[in-house]
Amino acid sequence: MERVYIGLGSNLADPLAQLRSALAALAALPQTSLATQSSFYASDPLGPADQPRYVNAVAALDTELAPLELLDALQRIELEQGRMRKAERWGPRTLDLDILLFGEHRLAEPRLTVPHYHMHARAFVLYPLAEIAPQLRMPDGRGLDELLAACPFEGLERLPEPA
Ligand code: PH2
Ligand code: MG
Ligand code: MG
Repeated sequence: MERVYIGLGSNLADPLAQLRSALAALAALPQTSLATQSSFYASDPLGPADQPRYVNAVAALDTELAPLELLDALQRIELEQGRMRKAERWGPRTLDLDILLFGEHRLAEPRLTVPHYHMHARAFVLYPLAEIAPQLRMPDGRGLDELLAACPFEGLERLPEPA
């Protein structure tokens, strides 16, 4: 059994509803339980500025699935929620589910890099993560507190609505 952290993001087609539906789908995965979820956060888009703001959250799962099995399951959920693969890097999407951390593992597979690249510098990942796992350490030993100290809350807005 591994503790896995998933980053959720959406900026199209009712992002709050997309995230709620994605959390229900995560909770329903085989050999997996949804342990906790963060609040929802509105965030300024990273990448092209001519796209709507995102809603982001982080969920903690406990899973017996192997990393690539989990990746397949996440991509299936993205597709079920209308995700289209587009050429534009960092462009708008109905749902993005990223494996941030998979236990203490480091993975460098063609389809999957863990820890998720750039997670250590993204406020919309680190602040929701800190809400549910403040004591967390990266596989390289860096503490989340250390990463947060170098990453301003700027552009983030914790939404009052219950997740
Ligand atoms: N995801 C992206 C590109 N830009 N910006 C925000 N604020 N939140 C995201 O989740 C996000 C983004 C591609 O995955
Ligand atoms: Mg992403
Ligand atoms: Mg992704």
